[in-house]
Amino acid sequence: MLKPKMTPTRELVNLDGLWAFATDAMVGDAPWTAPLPSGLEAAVPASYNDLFIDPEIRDHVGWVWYQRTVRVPRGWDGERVFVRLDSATHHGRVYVDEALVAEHSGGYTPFEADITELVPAGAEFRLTIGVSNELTNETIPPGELTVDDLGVRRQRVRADFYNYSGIARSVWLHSVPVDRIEDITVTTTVEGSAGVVTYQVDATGTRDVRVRIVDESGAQVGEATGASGQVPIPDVVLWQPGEGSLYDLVAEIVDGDAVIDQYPLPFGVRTIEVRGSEFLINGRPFYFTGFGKHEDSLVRGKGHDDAYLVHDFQLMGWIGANSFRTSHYPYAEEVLEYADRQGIVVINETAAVGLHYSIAAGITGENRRTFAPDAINGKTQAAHAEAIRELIDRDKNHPSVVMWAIANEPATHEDGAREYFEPLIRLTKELDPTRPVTSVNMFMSTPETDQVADLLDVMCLNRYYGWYENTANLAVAEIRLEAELRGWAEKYGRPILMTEYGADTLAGLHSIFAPPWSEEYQVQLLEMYHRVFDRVPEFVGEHVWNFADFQTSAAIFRVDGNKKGVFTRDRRPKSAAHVLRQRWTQVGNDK
Ligand code: BDP
Repeated sequence: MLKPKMTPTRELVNLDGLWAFATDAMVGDAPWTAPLPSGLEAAVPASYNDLFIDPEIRDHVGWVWYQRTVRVPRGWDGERVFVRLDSATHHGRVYVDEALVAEHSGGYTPFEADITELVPAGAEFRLTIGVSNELTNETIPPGELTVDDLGVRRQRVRADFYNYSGIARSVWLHSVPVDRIEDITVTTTVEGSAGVVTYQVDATGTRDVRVRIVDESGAQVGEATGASGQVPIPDVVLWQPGEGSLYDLVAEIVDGDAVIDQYPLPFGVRTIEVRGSEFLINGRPFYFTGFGKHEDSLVRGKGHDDAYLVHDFQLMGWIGANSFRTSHYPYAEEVLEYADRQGIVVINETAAVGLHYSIAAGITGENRRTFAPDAINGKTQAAHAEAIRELIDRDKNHPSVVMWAIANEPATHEDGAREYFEPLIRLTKELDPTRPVTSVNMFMSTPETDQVADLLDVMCLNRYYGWYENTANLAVAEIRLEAELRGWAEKYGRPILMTEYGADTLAGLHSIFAPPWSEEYQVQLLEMYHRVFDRVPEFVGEHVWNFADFQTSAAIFRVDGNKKGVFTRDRRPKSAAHVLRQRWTQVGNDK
């Protein structure tokens, strides 16, 4: 699905701002499509949870309703008109006046509704959007609904981040021509000094399609006719880590000289390859430095915010991070577009986090089978497949995206894991044969017990030696960590990436004895990991958990959230930031 864009043939109206807001309890028996009764207004985009000072709204389980009036511009007569949500977490319903026009599950990918037949150009309508945050064993991510002793419904999440809900990304009204470009796929290879662009334009209607390739100065460097084909770019400027060189593929539907639809798609020319234990970008070994991140900030929750986007990338540049993982869900498209332009490398993850029924946030709990009819089952797998399809459909053209992570810390050591994952890994590779595929592994899945690792291109490991295990004993942790990494290297000979390592750290807590939670302990733990990484030749990168402190559900081991950030939640550096900066600005890509 193409991101809505203003082009010579397309227009859009941004619907962000203050919307009337109510929870289903406030609406009661009244139809939610009638004007909402609560008098509350919610900011869009933002998670609604922290906007109000009402715990019942913050921890509400179920549907909430957003509403505003919208006018279709009078000049849009004869066009197709769409309402598009960049996301609704986790289920969305869109109503035009009383009519349900779209329904979608999966809280981090876009969906839209064609409302042309319902509202004429120039007319006004009431747009109501319902959003539910309920998660079950058959959703991605999975969760559980319970009722407490007082009869209050509770949502249990299996992931270690707060279940921020609502409309956290932009909402659009946009127009497209009747005959239109519906999708574009671009893949690239390099032959000598030339780039070769393979494209496919999916268009409605039977008119001719043509494409032009335009460089950053606006000069045309290639062209072709037809809905699919190849275009060489002589003396191509490659997209590289640190250098986000882009081109535009301007796709057009034409009728003689008339342009019926036009859509410019930015793309970069680069190659990705896993060869032996190396991860190659443009044929050169790449060493990942950076973080697992979250979309998380005060008040906004998971609301996308361009100011945080720019500031976070500035901090990543300062510290020498060349990459990050979109842990644990697809991020706003603006983030990937910015990564493309900034030359930041991205591991792009689905929202399949918590497919592990005996663990929560690194701590073992119940002893339940994960792959079972009442837990992660065939319906979960179908939702997971859809999450993979929607992620690849949205993000396949971003040069910054170098690998798909189809899950975080699933129970890949348990019976049933292979049956569950093998079709999903195959699906991912069919949908995108150009990028490596991984699933991020957790500590119970060792080289001896893991059942899917041989199907993956890169071993991505989350390890907490020295934190959840061997707490306060970094000397033993160092031996265990090294033994395990060598076990992975020997058994699989594939590239190994540490996708999570870190320690909760209370900013400002200092101690000469460096106990856990002190800034000294975080520094010493990271330094210990780095010594080990440098001794293992198959190692291709290090992503510290986490870029910044972030909010979680309440738990006795969480102090106002997870404190493993190298930066605080308001983006101030802890001591570890300076240590990482020293290592990463020296090591960088040359390691
Ligand atoms: C890992 C999870 C991550 C958690 C982290 C932690 O992948 O989401 O936040 O542990 O416990 O298990 O800090």
